[in-house]
Amino acid sequence: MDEDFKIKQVKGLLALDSRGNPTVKAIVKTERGIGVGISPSGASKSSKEAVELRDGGKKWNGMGTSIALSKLNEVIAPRLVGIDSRKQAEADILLVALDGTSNKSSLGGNTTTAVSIATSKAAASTAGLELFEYLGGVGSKVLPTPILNVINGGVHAGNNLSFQEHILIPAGAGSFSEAIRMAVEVYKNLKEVIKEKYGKNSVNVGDEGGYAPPMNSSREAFEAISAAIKKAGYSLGSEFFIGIDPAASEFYDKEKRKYIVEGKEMATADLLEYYKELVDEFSIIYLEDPFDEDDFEAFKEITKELSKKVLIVGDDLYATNVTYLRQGIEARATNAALVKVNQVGTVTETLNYVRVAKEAGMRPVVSHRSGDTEDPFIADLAVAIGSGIIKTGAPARSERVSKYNRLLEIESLLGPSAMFLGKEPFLRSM
Ligand code: 2PG
Ligand code: MG
Repeated sequence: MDEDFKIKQVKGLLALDSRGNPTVKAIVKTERGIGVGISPSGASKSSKEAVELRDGGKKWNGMGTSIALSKLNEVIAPRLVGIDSRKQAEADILLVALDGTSNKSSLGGNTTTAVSIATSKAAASTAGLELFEYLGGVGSKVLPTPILNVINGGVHAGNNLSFQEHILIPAGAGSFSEAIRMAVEVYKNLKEVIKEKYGKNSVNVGDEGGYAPPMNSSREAFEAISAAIKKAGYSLGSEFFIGIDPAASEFYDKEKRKYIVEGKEMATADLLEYYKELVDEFSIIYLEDPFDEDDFEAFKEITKELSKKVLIVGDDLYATNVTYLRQGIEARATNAALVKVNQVGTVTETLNYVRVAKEAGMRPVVSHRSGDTEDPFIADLAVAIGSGIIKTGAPARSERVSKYNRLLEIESLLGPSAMFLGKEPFLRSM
């Protein structure tokens, strides 16, 4: 029986992400099971993230992953063969040791992420368990409330919006599938609203499947989303709420110590005021990375002021790394922590980060990357850890929809025992 779980083969293959960049796909086989993991890739990356190994040079515009793949096939594979695939921590510690750096720059975070995910899937498949059950156990029954980036800006779109993500939150739904239906209805109405005001050239989509219209301020984006919610027959503040991921490091001028927002220079205090106005005007309950990734003080300030009504989420601030998370816990910088496996590079380190966040009363929010793939791993991860919230883009483009489709499948597998918490995860820490 134990023999069945032993890793027999590990193989790395080239794959493309949703932006057409090469990435790393890993296949892990046991006697009776198989697991496939594919690394996603961010655009608005934190400086604290695990480093992606890229070839450089002319081919693939420097983005090639052939060095990463040869490390996978030649360095990692021979060492993983023979290990029990259920020993996720043992396998991941081996990856960390083989890499030997603090930021995975030797093997590449893209290499380790794919291998680590594939190992967990191989074990689940050998055990004949669904991945979410294998990772989380019998108590894994909470379907996350989806938060959908329906208007793209920042580095994810070719428009003038400074804020990266304008997020639709169907928190008033009674189930996951109802939340998706309601969100799709609003997404379709949003297309009409945008077309009417900005013309038909304005409904093309950005990296995460949200529209990327030629708007100049986030207020315009939230007004359009509010109109779409109304047009679909719902109301903002009861069935729907709004979230923002400004990804503020992207528009922070470190030298001037100013944020360049919508053509204006803003000091930290001005930006805080702007957020507070938006929160009141548009029923905002989710705010990720409102300030620069190194400014724990500013995060602390906004959390002190808004944490009763808004989830303040650290993404680039923490980079799924317990070292920075502990700094945030100490400073009371946020009441939630974003979770992206490839920011740290292994499943074990991710689960450890989730545990530390939960113990400190912070809500873990599972997230995709702007360059993503058909791998739905994060859907299972969200249910396994009971995150209560998942951020995985608009209900369009297959790399986004693959996660929603897997969650619909999990909802059906769980049947009447599936739980959906709606707005609750935004209100309470854990
Ligand atoms: C973010 C992410 C995902 P990226 O900032 O939260 O939406 O973007 O993957 O480009 O870092
Ligand atoms: Mg973010």
